[in-house]
Amino acid sequence: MTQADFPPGPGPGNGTPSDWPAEVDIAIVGAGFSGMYMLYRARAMQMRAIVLEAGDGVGGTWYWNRYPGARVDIESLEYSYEFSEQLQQDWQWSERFAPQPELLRYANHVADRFELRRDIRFQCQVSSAHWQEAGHRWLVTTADGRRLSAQYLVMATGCLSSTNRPVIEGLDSFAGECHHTGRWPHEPVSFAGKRVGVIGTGSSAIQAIPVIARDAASLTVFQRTANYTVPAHNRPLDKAYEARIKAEYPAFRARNQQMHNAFGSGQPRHDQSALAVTPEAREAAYEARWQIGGLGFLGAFNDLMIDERANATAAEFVRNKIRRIVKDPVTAELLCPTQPIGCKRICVDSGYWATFNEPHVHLVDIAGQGIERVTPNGVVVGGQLHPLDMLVLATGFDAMTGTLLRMDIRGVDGLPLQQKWSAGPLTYLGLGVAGFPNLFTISGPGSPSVLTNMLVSLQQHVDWVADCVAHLRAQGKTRIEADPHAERDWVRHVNAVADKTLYPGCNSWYLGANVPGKTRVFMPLIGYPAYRDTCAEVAQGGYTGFRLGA
Ligand code: NA7
Repeated sequence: MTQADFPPGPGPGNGTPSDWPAEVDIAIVGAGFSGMYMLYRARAMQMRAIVLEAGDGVGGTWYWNRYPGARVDIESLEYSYEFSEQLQQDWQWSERFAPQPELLRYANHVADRFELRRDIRFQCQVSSAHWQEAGHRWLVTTADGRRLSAQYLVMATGCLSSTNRPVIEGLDSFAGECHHTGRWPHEPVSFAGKRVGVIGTGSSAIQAIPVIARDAASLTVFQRTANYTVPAHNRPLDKAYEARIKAEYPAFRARNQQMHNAFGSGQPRHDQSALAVTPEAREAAYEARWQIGGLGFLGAFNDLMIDERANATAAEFVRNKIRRIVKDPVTAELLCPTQPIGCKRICVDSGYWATFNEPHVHLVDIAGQGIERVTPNGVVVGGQLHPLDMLVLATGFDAMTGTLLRMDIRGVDGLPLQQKWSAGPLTYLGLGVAGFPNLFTISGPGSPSVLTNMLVSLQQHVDWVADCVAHLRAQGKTRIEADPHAERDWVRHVNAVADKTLYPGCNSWYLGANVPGKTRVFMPLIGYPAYRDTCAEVAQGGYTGFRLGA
């Protein structure tokens, strides 16, 4: 598809604040990469569409996550839209892994280039959406009391958009600056001369810690679970490589579509068991991938996520790296993770382990005990106060379901989504929910989403939704709802696939285990290409597993 394929659609209005449509064909919640592309597709279908965005800019994840060191862990040439050949030819990435400011510039460029802003309402937080059987429409209400009626409601709300603020006694009493990585201030934050504490050692912390350490007077890292990270070996984007990819971009995209996680065709998974080779060959395979850097490390062998013994070899390889890099043996051992590698999403870093060799960087192990409390002056662990001027909460997100469940979404007969999902999310294909007609979830639980290159899987979702709506219109239908049996079978399928792997074996956010009280269910589906084919078959079969009505 090219830009020329999609002439500007009618849109609901001219984008002035007073321009609030009472009725649209499609309401899209979120102006991240999913919401922007959904708007683009809806317009091309001549639908009256509107995007409701809580922030005051586009970019979603990259709008909110402005913490120091934030960058994508998928290569830039892959983590980008493929719907417009002209766009992907024109845009120039500067680095192998794009930093957050560049990703945000890219999002803004797309919004400008396709004139999306006129149909986006910023600072517009959706508080509720209630299904109205009469008329087959959603009544959407915003936090500031505006209402609109939409035939279709697309939740493009992102998988990691509701922050997980830790419940720690006294946290609000802290006298210094306190920032969550997922809600980082838009103004510059200075660490110079400050005693900074970071709570958490997930991907956000692992990216931020080396950068904060450069300026801070001291840095204290509070670690509950040690984590695996592989080097990014980030660098300026190789111009010759960029030219090669751009010379055959569609073919490159097509190859990535065939990959298990929808990325990395340049470094495919090696189709051999880690246990089928000699220890020397295994070590060499890990070392080769370590030197390349990035998430491709886990593709060194084909059984790292399904066989504990195979996984243990990769885990030990990384632990040995830590032991070699971190000079103090006690700190090194504390930094060595014990869970299977990849069970929590592995991180991609730039100098994380070596940062702990700096004399002003301290690691505080809080495993098993947690943080006792926060006082105005610092953080108390095991009775000892660690004095701090600034606190960084790198404590992650209420992933995949958090944002949807914080809204008051009610389906047929007023059933709240919170009630429907009280024992974990139930969806069909991660796209539809029985009892919630005409509602689509982009990258919803039950779809590969966070286990893929999100830019690939969200475009696949948006395309599927757009085609589905086009089909309904062509058939004169006004209502589509997932069949409860299809939904039940799908959830069983998602779990059955996960149970054959090592993924459910640790306290990851994939399982909701990071949020106190959240039901523990493995939420994403493992395996992108098979999923994409299933979605295509469902569509070709006239939307099997969905009930269509007029
Ligand atoms: P993550 O990966 O969920 O990491 C959050 C970190 O915060 C992790 O180390 C947690 O420890 C820790 N945490 C969470 N709550 C607490 C409390 N109450 N006390 C102490 N420590 C806590 O979030 P990120 O933002 O780093 O990354 C999310 C994704 O974004 C990442 O996977 C990439 O896909 C991009 P735990 O491991 O739960 O013991």
